[in-house]
Amino acid sequence: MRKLHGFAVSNYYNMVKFALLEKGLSFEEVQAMPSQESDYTAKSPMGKVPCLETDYGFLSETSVMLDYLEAVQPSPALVPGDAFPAAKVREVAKIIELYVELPARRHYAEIFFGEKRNETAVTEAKPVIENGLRALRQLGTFKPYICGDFTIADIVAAHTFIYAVPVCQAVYGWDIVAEVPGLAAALEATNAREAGARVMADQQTALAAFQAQKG
Ligand SMILES: N[C@@H](CCC(=O)N[C@@H](CS)C(=O)NCC(=O)O)C(=O)O
Repeated sequence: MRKLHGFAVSNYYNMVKFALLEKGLSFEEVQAMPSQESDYTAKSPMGKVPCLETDYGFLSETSVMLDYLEAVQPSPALVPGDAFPAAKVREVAKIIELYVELPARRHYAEIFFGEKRNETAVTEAKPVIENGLRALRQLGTFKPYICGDFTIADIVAAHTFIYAVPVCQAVYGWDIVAEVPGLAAALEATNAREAGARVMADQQTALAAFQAQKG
């Protein structure tokens, strides 16, 4: 039985969970926090969440896990079958990860855990996100999903914008979804899917508990 290690507050964990559910693959959820302890880095070498336990060993890095799931369970497809459109979907997903999720993440500690504002990040992150959104406007069709059919680009987007939106609103007073025509509807459709709604419900419960515990 596959086991997804991590916790439901983690947006990367939720991307992999979403794909597992969409594909109807059976899996267990194993609670794990990021850690540099050797027993965890043996599973996830960078100590990050999530990692996926398979019959053959562990995998880390979300994009790798999404590709692995596509390979072991091609149907329902979350990536087009033909090489070029498949690469375009992966291009969109990678751009969202590198140029929206990662720069927005620099503000997570402040926004979600009340830590001091990272002033360097305030200056550096915004132009990166602006470029990421411009690329998303350029590459997306939003008919109705980001790349047309529902794909991993939508999964990565849903669980990037879930945190990037409140972060950019709080730090910059900036509505990043409004920057990309069609994105709001694509995100709404993604989160309304059966798998999307389940992941979101679990995320909301876990986030409330996590914040209560952090005080
Ligand atoms: N590149 C990783 C990023 C995963 C990631 O950053 N996970 C967060 C939790 S959402 C984490 O483990 N943070 C702790 C750390 O970076 O040490 C992936 O694609 O899976």
